[in-house]
Amino acid sequence: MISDRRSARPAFAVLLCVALLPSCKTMPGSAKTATPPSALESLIPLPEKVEPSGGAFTLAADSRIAIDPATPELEGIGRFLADRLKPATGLQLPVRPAAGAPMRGSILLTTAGADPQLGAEGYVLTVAPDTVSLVAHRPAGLFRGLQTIRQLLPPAIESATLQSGPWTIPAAMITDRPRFVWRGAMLDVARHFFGVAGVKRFIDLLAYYKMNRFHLHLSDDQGWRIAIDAWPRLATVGGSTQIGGGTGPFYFSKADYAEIVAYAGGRYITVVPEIDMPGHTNAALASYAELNCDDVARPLYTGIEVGFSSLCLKKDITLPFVRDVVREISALSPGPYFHVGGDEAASTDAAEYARFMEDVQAIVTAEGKQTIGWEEFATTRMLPTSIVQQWDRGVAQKAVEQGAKVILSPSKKIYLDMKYDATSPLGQDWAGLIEVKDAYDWDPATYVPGVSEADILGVEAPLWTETIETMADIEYMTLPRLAGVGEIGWSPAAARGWDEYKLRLAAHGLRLKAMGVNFYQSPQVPWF
Ligand code: NGO
Repeated sequence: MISDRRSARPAFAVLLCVALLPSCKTMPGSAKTATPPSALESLIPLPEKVEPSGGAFTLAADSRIAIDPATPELEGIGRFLADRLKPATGLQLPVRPAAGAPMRGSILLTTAGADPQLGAEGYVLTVAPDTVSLVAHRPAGLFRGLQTIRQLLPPAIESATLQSGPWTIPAAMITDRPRFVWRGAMLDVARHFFGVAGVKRFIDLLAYYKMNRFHLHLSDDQGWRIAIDAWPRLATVGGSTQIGGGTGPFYFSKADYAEIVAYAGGRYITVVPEIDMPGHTNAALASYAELNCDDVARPLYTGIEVGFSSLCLKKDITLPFVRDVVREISALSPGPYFHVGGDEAASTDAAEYARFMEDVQAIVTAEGKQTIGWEEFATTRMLPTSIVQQWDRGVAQKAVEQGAKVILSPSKKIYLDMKYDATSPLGQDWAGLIEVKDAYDWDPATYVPGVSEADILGVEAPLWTETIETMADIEYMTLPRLAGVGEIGWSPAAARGWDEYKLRLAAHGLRLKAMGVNFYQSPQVPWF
């Protein structure tokens, strides 16, 4: 295991600095080293097992990507790799069926003969000086393994423009698979709207950290962000504004949404659509008077208060409305989930809320999907297949008592909309200040009393966008915290720790720079 070598690194770095003075960049009190840790020593998320073997594979003009014959899916994965490598290297690697033993200079992607123990997303990557071989039981595992290959190349590989090599991949054998099945992030496109291009860039960041769930918060008080044929005013009226106002339209057409789903699917990421109800529904209540108990449409809302809106649960029209929405979105969503919100229903009668959440589960089930709800959902009667998304309300264990599973999104740890420190120009602070260390240095299995590892599907970091207006804002709040969340979800708990992680993250910053990501350069991390 590489962990033994890593733990020795700080002492080694100090020695190196003494030897190299005055070129050494060591600052008093910091662990900054003269040279970044090697690519093998700075992978994020940390793999299960890394065995360096000496030497390196070098990409060259005659390199090729070899795949199992007659596998269009693997061809897509091979093309993804070729496309990622092209801008910086200038190489257009061909993707070809492999015939027999891998040829010298080839990167082989294969599921043939893979160990089923690798599961849905595990892989074995063997880099030798003359070939690279990536083996997985399922194509998703190959895709996850490609992210490791990217991170083993020099950081400049992420540049959008031609860079000089050499493009080496250190020789090693890496065996890897995820700890949790659910590793995700949420983007709130309701408070501020972000179009298809922005959403794709966010999905690319998730993919880079081997994440597999993208939760899209599609409706809230301030906006309804997806076209629904049976209720067109939801988008045209409810999607006409956002926090702070502005000129819409601020919503996805069905084609836009399908494009997002396909883009995520190509990265082995499942889109989890959320329509928040019965609270957080002012945009719907502004679009259709009949959804209100008094038949009066509410004004559009561009502020940031929560808890003031509710669908009228006494009305006969409400469940058919929900059914139409769930049906139309589910038809466009190949994933098995539908998120119904259910948070902060402060303006809904408690008994009506409980009844409604039962009715909604029946509707979602009829569309062939599993229901997910925010933590408050756990206070109602849940189907055993339903899922609760914890966010520090103190009731998640009620889901476990009902035999349901939990996704952890603790607001005090991984709400990406929280400020890093008191000087952060963006974000909120109601759940606290969340520095990079705070977001990383906790363990899902011990975080919520009464919710243990077996009850937990995984982790998901929400980015609420009350204060987030641009792609640069998204990047600043998301990174580097998302990298840590990716590692919490993927890497074995016993192998990871902040003191070692921050050195890997410091080196990783060079990759984010090469990508042009506007990340927060935390003073906790000895960046290069
Ligand atoms: C809460 C609330 C959201 C806010 C967010 C801001 C949940 C689940 N509901 O989290 O509406 O946008 O905080 O941090």
